Amino acid sequence: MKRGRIAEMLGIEYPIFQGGMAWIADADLAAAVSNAGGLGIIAAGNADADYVRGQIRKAKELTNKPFGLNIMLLSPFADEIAQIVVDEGVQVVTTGAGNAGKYMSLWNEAGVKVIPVVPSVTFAKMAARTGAFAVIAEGGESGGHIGELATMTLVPQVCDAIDLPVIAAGGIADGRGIAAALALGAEAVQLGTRFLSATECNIHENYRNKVFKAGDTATVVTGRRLGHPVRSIKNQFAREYGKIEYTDISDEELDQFAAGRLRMAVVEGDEKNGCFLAGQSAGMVTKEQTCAEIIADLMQDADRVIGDLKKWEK
Ligand code: TUI
Repeated sequence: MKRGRIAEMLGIEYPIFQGGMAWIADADLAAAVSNAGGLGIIAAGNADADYVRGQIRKAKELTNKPFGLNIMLLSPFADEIAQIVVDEGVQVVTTGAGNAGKYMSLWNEAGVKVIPVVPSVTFAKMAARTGAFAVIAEGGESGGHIGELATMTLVPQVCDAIDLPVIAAGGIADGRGIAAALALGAEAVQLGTRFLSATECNIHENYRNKVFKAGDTATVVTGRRLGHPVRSIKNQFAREYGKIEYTDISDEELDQFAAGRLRMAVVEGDEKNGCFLAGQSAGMVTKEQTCAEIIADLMQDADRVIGDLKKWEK
């Protein structure tokens, strides 16, 4: 498979990004993905500025390859972290859960390549207008905070609407998904859930096992009432949240009910009370592999699928 212009422009070997998963995507995972030829991405999530600076510095020690930082725009520390990007010379920033507009001139002037995650054509156009380098079009099959559209419909509409490279995300976990994304017009892919299986991914073993055990309908979306729909693996917490979401509970109480649940899943492995974010592709993720094995597998599988598709011509 040709690595394409995105990989070339970013100085990576393969057009594979690792999703910026809050609480999960740390320097160890990002460096392992970058060392394997993909683009590793550290997630800032809701972490404070010192933690994020520390992870960036750690990643620089673990890899000489390019890596990125994902900024979750709802974070109370987003402003400080936006400046850290510049101070630490981070080459690539991806953003999620909001509009990155207010940081675009700061980052562009510093030569940072900004790649917002967009859930719709409207946000893709906004990103293009404000000077994004590319966009990640993320469909609702993905884990965590999601938009309304599915990858199958979002990616081609974003590709038609803007002139920037498009990276597809949401529901992609193997070579078939990569081939499909390329068919839809994307030039690269971002995978989150598949990297939960990585040896270098520092999550509690209960989290990894939940992903391995998940089937096609293992996930559910909650949080629509507060305007932040989130996909996670069905468990007691998701069921309870889903039940109280549409009672007369106040917004504050609902927020309070969900607070700290991702940490409970990632760090404590609390199967009942934690929030185990994962995409619909969890049903396709069945075994632990190193990041190098995952990326080699993905590329080999994509090559095979694309080769098979070429037989269509005959
Ligand atoms: O950001 C993600 N995935 C995430 S963030 C996260 S932490 C969190 N936890 C609870 C509630 C909210 C966040 C866990 N997973 N993916 C990228 C993504 N961005 N998906 C959708 C969007 C998005 C949504 C709305 C991007 C822009 C947007 O704009 C809305 C606005 O009004 O600005």
